[in-house]
Amino acid sequence: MRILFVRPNIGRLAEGAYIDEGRMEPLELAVLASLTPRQHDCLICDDRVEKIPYDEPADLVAITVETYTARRSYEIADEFRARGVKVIMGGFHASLLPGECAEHADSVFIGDAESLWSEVLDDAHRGCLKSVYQGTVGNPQAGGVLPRRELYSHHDYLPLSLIQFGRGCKYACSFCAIHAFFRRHHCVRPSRDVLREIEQAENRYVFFVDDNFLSDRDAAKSFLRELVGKRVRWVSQGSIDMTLDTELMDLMEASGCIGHVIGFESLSPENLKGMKKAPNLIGRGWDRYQKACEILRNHHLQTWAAFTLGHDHDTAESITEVADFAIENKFCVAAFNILMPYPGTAFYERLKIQGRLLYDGHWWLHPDYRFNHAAFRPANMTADELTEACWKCKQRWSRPATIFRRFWDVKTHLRSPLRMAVFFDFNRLVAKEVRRKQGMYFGLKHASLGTAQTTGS
Ligand code: B12
Ligand code: SF4
Repeated sequence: MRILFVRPNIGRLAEGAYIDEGRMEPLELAVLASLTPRQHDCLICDDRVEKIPYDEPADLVAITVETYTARRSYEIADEFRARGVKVIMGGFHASLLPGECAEHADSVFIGDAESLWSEVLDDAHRGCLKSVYQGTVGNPQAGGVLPRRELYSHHDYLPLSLIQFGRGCKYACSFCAIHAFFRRHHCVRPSRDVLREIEQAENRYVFFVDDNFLSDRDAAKSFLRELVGKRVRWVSQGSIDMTLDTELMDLMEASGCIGHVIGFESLSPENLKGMKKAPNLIGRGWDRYQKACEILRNHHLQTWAAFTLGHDHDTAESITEVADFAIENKFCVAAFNILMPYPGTAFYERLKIQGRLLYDGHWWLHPDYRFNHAAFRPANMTADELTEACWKCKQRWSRPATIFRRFWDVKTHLRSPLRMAVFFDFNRLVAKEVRRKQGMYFGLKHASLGTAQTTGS
């Protein structure tokens, strides 16, 4: 069979195609291709940069669906199915809302592909694809599977290899799609497999795309001990309770860690309790993260702080304070994200019961919903006020004077030429992308844009 793996784009700008300049390798496509027995031909298509080859022969189209790309995924699937090509969908959104995806696909795959993908292909080959497959969750790339990176060699991605050390997270934050999908399950790959993959990727710069790299601290430590001396420079995502473990922090520094995306979420302990963000509350008394930030800086880590704004104790003023806090702490990058009700999360269900969801409760499909706009009624302001407050934080963050002020930190950004480059390259990139994406519609077909484009970007 000839199988086409597709990663859909989010949407389209009013003035034309949206091409994500900070795009990274589509790891899930290379992993899916590597799980595919070699008798099948694999092609990948990244809708962020290339046209969808609707009229080229394909026996099966496999689309990876996230909530933000659901609308676009359905457009792509409908086009293929109109041509008689079978479509299967998988990924986070497909796993959390299989019923919705089933309206646009011949088959929906729930969970991680590893355990069942070859069975799906056998069924497809015999012409008896089932409507639903229930895979398991966890054991990423079991058996030492190495992603087929040669498939994305013709694309221009950031010079960073995406690699999984583990998947899932032991925490249960109420707004988090990771918890909805993994249900506190967390598993890591054997260190030797990950080290082999680093060699295969032939790149000193690695992004471990774990949801919480430090969810299993013992496993992380044992891997990092083996990574020391390999001359790798790496970033990942982790919860702030990492700073409670001195040995772990020392190992991160020694093994080449440059920094992490860390979910600070909020400066209000009431908000943190409400969202069940346990890692931000355990270990030491509430000091507004001061000790944790000091430890991160002492290990020369460049922090990418992520905030979710619009919790029930937030006000327009408290959101401004979040931006003050991020600037004072000289973070490398900060994401002032509007809190989003992801389907399948406890937060989504609570808002639904309280009648606070906007866009008919399906913001990801609604033709009027626009990227980075509030999709629910916050407790202490209007949805528009929340959208505006977050947008102001983003604008302030990226002003030249603010960037310069943040840059001036000998312990982190000024510590080495690599860190200086990371600071400037990513601040430039993030500022540009945030501006371009703000208010973008989802999908390519949109009446208000006056176009009904049916091919890719
Ligand atoms: C790295 C990453 C990014 C990178 C980009 C990566 C890239 N390639 O461009 C950055 C940081 C830029 C990013 C951006 C965003 N991301 Co992101 N990202 C991730 C992360 C951490 C890893 C992705 C990855 O490579 N995983 C490894 C692959 C192998 O795993 P996988 O994709 O889950 O695929 C497996 C299964 O899902 C399944 N599967 C997947 N697709 C298919 C298809 C078929 C047919 C089948 C059978 C199976 C299958 O099998 C695969 C193998 O097991 C994930 C979380 C995660 N654990 O995956 C979040 C995640 C996907 N991101 C998320 C979000 C929300 C975003 C943003 C919207 C954030 C924002 N507000 O701007 C943006 C925009 C995303 C976009 N689509 O444009 C959410 C999506 C939630 C949801 N309900 O859809 C996730 C789950 C994180 C979270 N905490 O909730 N992201
Ligand atoms: S710690 Fe992070 S990844 Fe884990 S459940 Fe909370 S928000 Fe999700």
